[in-house]
Amino acid sequence: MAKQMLTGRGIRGREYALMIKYPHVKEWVDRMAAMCQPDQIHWCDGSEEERVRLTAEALKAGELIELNQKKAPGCYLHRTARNDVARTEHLTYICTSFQGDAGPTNNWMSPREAYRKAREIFTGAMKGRTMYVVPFAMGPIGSPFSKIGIELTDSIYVVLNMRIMTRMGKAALNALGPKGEFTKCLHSKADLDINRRLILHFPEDNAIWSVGSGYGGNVLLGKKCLALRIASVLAQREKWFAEHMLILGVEEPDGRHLYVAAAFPSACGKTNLAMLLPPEGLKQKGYRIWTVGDDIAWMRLDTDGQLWAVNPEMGFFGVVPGTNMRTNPNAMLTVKSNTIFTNVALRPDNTVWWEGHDDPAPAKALDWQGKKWKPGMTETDGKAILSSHPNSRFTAPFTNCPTHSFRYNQHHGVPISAIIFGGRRATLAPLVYEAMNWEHGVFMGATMASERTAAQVGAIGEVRRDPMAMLPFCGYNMADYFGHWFDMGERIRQHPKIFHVNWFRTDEKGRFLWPGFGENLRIIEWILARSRNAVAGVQTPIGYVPNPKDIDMTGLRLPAGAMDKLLAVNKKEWLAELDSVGKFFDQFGSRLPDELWAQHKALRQRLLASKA
Ligand code: OXD
Ligand code: MN
Repeated sequence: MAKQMLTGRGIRGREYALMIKYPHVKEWVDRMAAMCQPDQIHWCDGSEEERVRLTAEALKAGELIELNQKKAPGCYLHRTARNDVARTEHLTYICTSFQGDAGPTNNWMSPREAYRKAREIFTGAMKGRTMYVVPFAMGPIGSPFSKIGIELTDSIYVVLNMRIMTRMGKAALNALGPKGEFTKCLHSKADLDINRRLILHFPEDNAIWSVGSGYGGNVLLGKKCLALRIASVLAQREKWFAEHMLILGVEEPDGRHLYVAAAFPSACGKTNLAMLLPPEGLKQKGYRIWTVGDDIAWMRLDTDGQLWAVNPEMGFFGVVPGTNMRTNPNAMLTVKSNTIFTNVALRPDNTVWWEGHDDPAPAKALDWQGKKWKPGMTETDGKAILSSHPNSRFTAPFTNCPTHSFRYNQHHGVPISAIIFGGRRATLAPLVYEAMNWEHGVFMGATMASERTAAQVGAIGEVRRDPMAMLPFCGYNMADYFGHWFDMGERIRQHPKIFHVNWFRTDEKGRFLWPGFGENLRIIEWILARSRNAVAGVQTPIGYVPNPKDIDMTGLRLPAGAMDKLLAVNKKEWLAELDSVGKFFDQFGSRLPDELWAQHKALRQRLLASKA
């Protein structure tokens, strides 16, 4: 088979030379091709000529629909299968020799069983198709952060998305060199059958196998699979952090640039925060925001004893519905050109539309499945039929964003002044509070919880614990992951302060108390002031909350009493929360770091000793 692949009709001279130069890659590609049996193999170089050619092929095959090139230059629409619209966590596995190494929060399969099951599905899955060899780098090429992966896929959609989301092509292969270590990523759409879908991670082999899906989070293997699940294992081994965090640069009125990293569960507004537009009051003071990343942060200790971070990605894979000029003007500007939309509605003029768009609903359109749609349509049970899937996405180049930081390619990244954890909680968590020290901050991250959103399959609204927003993305036992956070705390000499925010607290009538979006900068301003000890905090049993006078409210009026409600700490609710946290911790048994139980006990004592 290997010989056939070398002389097969898809192999050109230039590609042959590449394979000779990277024998270890060639050997692996041959083996995978022998199993998947593609008609041809194409080694991607990442060139513009290649993009044009592949786009034309995808249009011909119906994988992409060309949008109005006058109004949306370089933009295309893709529709996934109806049953393939979000990450399928129940089909996502960490495959380690010992189940304990995957831990109680991950699905586990032994590598032997996983390879056997997947091999059955992969065998012959690429017959009649092309296998694309996609070399890519996560992180600036040549930087100490950078990791190389190679994805084999039979989906042009994947290739074109990887081209946006990563540093893809020749440069990545060059960086790999003849013997370099790389993550072996194999993907096939196969028959898109949910019963034959598996997203498998093999940390011991530095490999990822994904089959039976075409949805981004399952198939753009550089993103969740490599940059979080596999990278988290590498990070523990090599003493750094691979986190589900945005990176935001704040240019203060005095010209100082400070950077924060923030973890929020999926679809809780990370992209909005990363692209934040300062509200008028703060803009006048001279604040500017720089976007470094909206989803993933890799952080390392530098020689100054501080944490420095890079965004390993090169693009945005953002949630579309609700995005408009009010909620996220920078995202709207970002998706004006060279963007691939997935599962949104198509208007008669070949432009896209979605729920929450600035334009009014079109009189008619094609919905995300390509069916005729008009406003007001309902299911038989009376539920509105949406034009766009709630988890519809845009894939757009990072540099499209008007606020993208010029430091995105900086080899050592940006220094992190504060770490922010956040959840979507209607009650309990104040708008913002600060941990008393690193250990307390780790406890705060480890006990994060949020209401489920459309980015995961499952019941929307249900509260689930999502430590550091890494529950679906930690590639090893989360107890050991918490231990890694404590271990790193001992290594860091200049600790960033740790905060928790909750933009989603509601009043008795279920109305949001805080306007969110750009106004969140007011809270970040307080966070940065606290980071350099410029303002005092108010001590509560759960940490420090702001003195309301220290939050700059220029240009923003909240209803009377709203700020008190936003910052309130309810003893009874918190004691109940601790019971729930205790149950969550119990599942880790003796592997859970003692420090977390110590923090749990100390918080209970502080609560019991407090008044109301
Ligand atoms: C994402 C997610 O797509 O977290 O970023 O689901
Ligand atoms: Mn994410």
